[in-house]
Amino acid sequence: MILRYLLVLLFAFPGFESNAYDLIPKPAFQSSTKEICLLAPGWQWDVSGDSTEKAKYVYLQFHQWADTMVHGYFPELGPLEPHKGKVVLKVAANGKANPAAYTLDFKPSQITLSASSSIGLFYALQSLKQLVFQKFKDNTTLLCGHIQDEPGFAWRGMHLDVSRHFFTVKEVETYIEMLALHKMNVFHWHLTDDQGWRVEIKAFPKLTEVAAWRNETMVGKFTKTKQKFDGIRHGGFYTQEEVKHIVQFATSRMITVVPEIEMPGHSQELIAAYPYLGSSDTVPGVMMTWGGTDHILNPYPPTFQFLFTVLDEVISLFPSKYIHIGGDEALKLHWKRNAKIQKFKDSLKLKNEDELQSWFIRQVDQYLVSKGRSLIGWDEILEGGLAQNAAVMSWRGEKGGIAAAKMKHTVVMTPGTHCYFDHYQHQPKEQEPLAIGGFTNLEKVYSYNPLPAELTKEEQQYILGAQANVWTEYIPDFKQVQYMCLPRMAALAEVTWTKPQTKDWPAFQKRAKQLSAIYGAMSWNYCRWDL
Ligand code: TNX
Repeated sequence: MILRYLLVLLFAFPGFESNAYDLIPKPAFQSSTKEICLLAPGWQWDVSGDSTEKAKYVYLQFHQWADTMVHGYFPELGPLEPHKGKVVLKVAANGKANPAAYTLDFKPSQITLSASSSIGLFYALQSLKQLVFQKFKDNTTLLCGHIQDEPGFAWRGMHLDVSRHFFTVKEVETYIEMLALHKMNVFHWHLTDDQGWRVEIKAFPKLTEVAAWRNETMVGKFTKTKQKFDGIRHGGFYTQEEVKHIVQFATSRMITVVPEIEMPGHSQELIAAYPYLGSSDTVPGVMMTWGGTDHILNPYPPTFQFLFTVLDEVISLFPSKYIHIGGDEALKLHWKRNAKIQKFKDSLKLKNEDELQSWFIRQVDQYLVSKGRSLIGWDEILEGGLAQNAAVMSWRGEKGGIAAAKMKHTVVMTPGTHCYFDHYQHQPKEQEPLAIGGFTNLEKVYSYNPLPAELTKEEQQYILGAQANVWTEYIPDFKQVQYMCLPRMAALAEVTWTKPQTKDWPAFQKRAKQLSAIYGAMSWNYCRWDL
């Protein structure tokens, strides 16, 4: 009795996780025995059985990456040899409602991965990959036991801003690989902003001829005066073929790509290419500095025709239910100053510019709904009234998300305090690469709970999950994207997958150290301060 009490005390103590399987994110349940499971040369994959096709599909996808990732650590697919061990993949109904749920079972000469869908099976394989990688010497020695796992949240997201700085297809693929390793499942692709448009739209060639390029870029920290520029033309875009390739690349890793097309603010590059979309007499160029702009789309019918045509092409490229339409930081000075727009606003019986923005978003909401999709936007879309079907991404703290959930709208939490990976992660800041500001270290990310206490259980159901945002004003190359994301992505992965009551900061740090061996092997740059 006393012994049991002591054991309970020991394991309840932070940092004393007694887990045989060091995984990030931490699995929902695991148990182990003292027996050894020795994964050794000669072991075979076994994808025979009821659901061969699905299992084989996931296995084949996975095996290619396993090869490039941890070359030679996985057994080859081949005929089963008697008396050797095997890794069995099973896709079969398991009574679990969550298609992402999986189990992993370790016996002396058999490892069984099973799930009710290819999603769960994929996560089982990701777990096995982490374990094999960590334990691998000549053979892989694991304890026998059992893992039963499923994610806590449906939206485990990472955003990447490719407008402020452009990243190549290969780099975007690597980013998606980073998400996959952490079992993240949403890639929010911020494709357009004042400083550059990044997706080919066949109906409007000037988007890629003009809007995708800026003549030069501001150097150093943003200032309004004494600005310096680098004199280097910057830009680029993804062709539709490249977009399709990336969507497929993500889909086979169980990741949904949510595209973002900004409107009505953060659209100066659009107005530079198609001046009839603007709200003032001046025609701007593609923006070369950071910070806000007064340029904003006008609310007239040709603008909506333009946007709907763009959205038609976007919808055909991205199967995602949600289409992100931005909606943030729209400065409305040009709407206020423009007599024709004021008249237009009055004709719609709208009281002010906030209501005009809300009306603007509602037109787009209705259009997306008519196409069978759903609108998601930054929390500014609450101002002036939230469109009927809109989901909210809460970035200015949790306030917007809380308000939206109370109104029964779906929400993704991404508060600047915990989820902005463009912030500094270590002090002294002077020793870090120049960042936008803020301070969000690994522990702070890890401490985040996407479910605000002030929401009732019922209201909390509207919180789909959480996401980190990677704005790239001060992130000029992909090595730095990786540095800003790793290992903070590992903390967010655990925040969005693992139940808050089982999180354990000291133990997480140890597991993160193990995971960093994979970062190293993959040549992924990461911040070593916390590891
Ligand atoms: C605000 S977060 C923005 C971005 C900037 C970011 C810098 C949000 C919805 N809008 O346009 O890049 O701050 O942290």
